[in-house]
Amino acid sequence: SQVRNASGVPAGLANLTPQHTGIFINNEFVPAKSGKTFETINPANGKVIAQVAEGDKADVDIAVKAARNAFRVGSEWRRLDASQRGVLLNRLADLMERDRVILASLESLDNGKPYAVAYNADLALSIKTLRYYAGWADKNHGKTIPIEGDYFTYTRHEPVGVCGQIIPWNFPLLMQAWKLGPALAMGNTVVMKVAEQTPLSALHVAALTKEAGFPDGVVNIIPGYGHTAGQAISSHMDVDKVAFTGSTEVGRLVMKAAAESNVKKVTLELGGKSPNIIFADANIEDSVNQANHGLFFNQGQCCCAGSRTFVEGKIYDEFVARSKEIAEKAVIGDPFDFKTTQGPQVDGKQVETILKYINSGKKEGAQLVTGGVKHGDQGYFVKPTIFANVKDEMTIAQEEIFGPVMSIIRFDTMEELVEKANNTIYGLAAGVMTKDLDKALHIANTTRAGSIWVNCYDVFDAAAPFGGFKQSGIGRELGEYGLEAYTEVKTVTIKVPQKNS
Ligand code: TXE
Repeated sequence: SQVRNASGVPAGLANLTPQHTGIFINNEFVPAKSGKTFETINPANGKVIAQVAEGDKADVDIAVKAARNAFRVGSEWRRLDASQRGVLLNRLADLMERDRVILASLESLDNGKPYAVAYNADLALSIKTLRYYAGWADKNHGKTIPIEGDYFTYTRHEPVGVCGQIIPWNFPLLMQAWKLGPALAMGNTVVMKVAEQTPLSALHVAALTKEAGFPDGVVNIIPGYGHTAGQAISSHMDVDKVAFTGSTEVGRLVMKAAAESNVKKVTLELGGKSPNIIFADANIEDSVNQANHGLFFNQGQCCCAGSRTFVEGKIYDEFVARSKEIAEKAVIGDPFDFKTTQGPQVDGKQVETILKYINSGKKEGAQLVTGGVKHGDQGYFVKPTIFANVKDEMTIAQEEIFGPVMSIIRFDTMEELVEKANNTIYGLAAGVMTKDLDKALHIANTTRAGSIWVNCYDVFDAAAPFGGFKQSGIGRELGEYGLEAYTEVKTVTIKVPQKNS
């Protein structure tokens, strides 16, 4: 007789006490070497949810040793059949299904996103990602290569080794799955630092990796801060690779630390300022809904948010009016209430940043159409905000705001549009709404971005690669392409008595 919403989602656990708050090393939860802890806050009310162990360099060192030991020649993990790694990943996915309500509740408590969204979107996509990579475990084949001379040459696709992974707070479980899936499928070991704002769901998953049967030291999860624990990973001499998702500013630091330590391999998924282009021939209602979702989803905290909405002059005024109307319909409030469509921002620091950008928009002459202020007197809520008459060169059209702030820019010709759409340091994604195939393909071919969505937005699938052009990153996650970051290619050449064709 559990309460469920219309789509069958069971009620969330708003008063859940997190079971796991330690550092996960060698399949055990341990306190930080320093004994320090930090508070993790519920952004919906500003209250402390739990004290979490604060990992730092000393803990990273221990975790790296554990991961290195798990990776040693002849270890249980190295001797495991590739297909068996897939079995373990599928088991982990099964356990996440079993604990779906707990995980979605932790995600919502710690991050603030509506619980039903966490249940339906974050959990579904995370579980799917693990299952998808489980399938790849025994399918990342090498080649035999016909080189000149009496030789036989083949390539082995080997794991990279100990992989450092640093993840952000906007999709804690999903970012964890995107990184664990390919790393474990390919036989690597992992030292992951989770974001200080949202450590709880990842630590629950840590416990599930043990239950699934991953050997000691294969998965290590460290809650802690970036400049301490994160920096210790990216500058570690015995970490073979670092994968980072977060701001471009910190991505630069990670790359620098990697270069200055042991030239570890680096993949980065960074910020964005993605154009979402609406042509006058598109269905206006669909376009308004798509643009609203493309920007306001996850409280605007998406790296691929359609944060520059380009609208053709002929429909500009109507588009702005309709966008205002639906933005004002957002139901802001308790993330565990099934009626809520918008939760709080992740913390007070993000709210300050967002309000600073709103101010700059006003100062630089954009027209504030709706919102522009905080909502309520507890927690970190911001009203859905829309600026019209935004000019391409304004700060709000150039810098990542990472909040519920839509900037609507007018365009009149294709030539002007293509130039403006690419006038950004970023290149993560782009959307285009039109019935005209020529226009859609011209945008798809000329926009310098890693994902292009035509007549849709934010369509993610474990099988489709995602990543950035320009300062939005290096490398791709998801899909077959995502295996590359976790694979070393080894060429083996053998002298043979006599080669024959
Ligand atoms: O990001 P950070 P923050 C963008 C977004 C947001 C801004 C700031 O614009 O407003 O970044 O958010 C770890 N060495 N994105 O400050 O700091 C940190 O602990 C190693 C976009 O939260 O980049 C966390 O685990 N690691 C983004 C992770 O980096 C360090 C998602 C990301 O945090 C570190 C999040 C250091 N010196 C924010 N400093 C996206 N692409 O989706 C911090 N970290």
